[in-house]
Amino acid sequence: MSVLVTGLQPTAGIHLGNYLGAVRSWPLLQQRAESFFFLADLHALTVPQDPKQLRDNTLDCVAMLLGCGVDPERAHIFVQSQLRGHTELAWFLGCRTSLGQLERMTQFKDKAAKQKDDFVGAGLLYYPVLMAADILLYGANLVPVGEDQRQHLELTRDLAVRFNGSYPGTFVVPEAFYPENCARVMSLQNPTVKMSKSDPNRAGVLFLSDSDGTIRKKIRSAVTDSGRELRADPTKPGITNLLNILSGLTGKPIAELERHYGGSSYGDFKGAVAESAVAVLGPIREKYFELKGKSDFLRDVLAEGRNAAQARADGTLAIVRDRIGLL
Ligand code: AQP
Repeated sequence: MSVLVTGLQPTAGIHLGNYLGAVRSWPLLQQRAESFFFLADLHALTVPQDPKQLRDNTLDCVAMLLGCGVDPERAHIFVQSQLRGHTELAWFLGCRTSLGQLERMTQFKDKAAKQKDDFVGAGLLYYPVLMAADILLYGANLVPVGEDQRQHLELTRDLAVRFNGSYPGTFVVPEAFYPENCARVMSLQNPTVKMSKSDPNRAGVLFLSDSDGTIRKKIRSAVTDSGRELRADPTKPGITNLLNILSGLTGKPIAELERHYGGSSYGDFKGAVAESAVAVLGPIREKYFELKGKSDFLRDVLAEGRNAAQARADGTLAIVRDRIGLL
């Protein structure tokens, strides 16, 4: 059976971009491969976090993942920091990673440029090495990623090949895998940047926990352009984003949506997008609120996931430690 690893940072609640770009495909993937889904709290620490919020968000994200259809009976769901092997393997890999390669990572350059007070933590630079460890630790051959993670996955593959060059057969070299129909969702308030948990402008981010009223309000006030033409076009990022969202929510191709809504006003079109979002997200939110209060159950889910992940991680680390000559 294939082995699949993927994670999500519990920096805030899960949003529509995370859902349409990643999480939506997880229930299907868990049926096709042994799946390790983890809450990437160590990655979250690359930028400052409020401790209470981080802890609360971590459990909250588990409830939301279950609400989205991730099944703890089929997949291993765990918290990254609860397995020491991630940081240990990251150190071994980091010793074989060139500084230049890390400095060239576009996400590092983008995130570093956004840091306040000119303080750029070394963790931000080291992040892709930790990501490589997340994957190689479990012998994953499949890694579903968004377009933004392509460069990091290439690094993971490079490191696995390099390591295997010295110690043949140690790591499985993973393949990137871009799940079908995964949309890249942009901010509703600034459609030239991606929808992001850390966006201070909350009106641009549609959280899966948002009420029907908030969903309608956020979509109705989404930034568009002053024209009237309803088509996907680089000069119309707002409308393009809404078409992408509607396509993601309904599974209908953009061209079909353009034909269908060609004669509609922007207002009517936004109304249709809002109603689709309400229809898809409503049941997810309901399940999430049902599970959110059951923290003992959620902790049990994580404990089971951790045990399964631990067994796999320990096996890999024992091999690596032996091969590199640790006593
Ligand atoms: N806007 C998006 N559109 C499509 N996919 C997206 N993903 C994230 N944002 C979008 C995908 O969601 C998965 C989990 O992402 P993550 O939690 O690891 O963090 P991220 O990519 O850094 O996403 P955020 O929400 O924007 O977090 P912050 O603000 O903390 O940086 C990934 O597969 C990602 O591609």
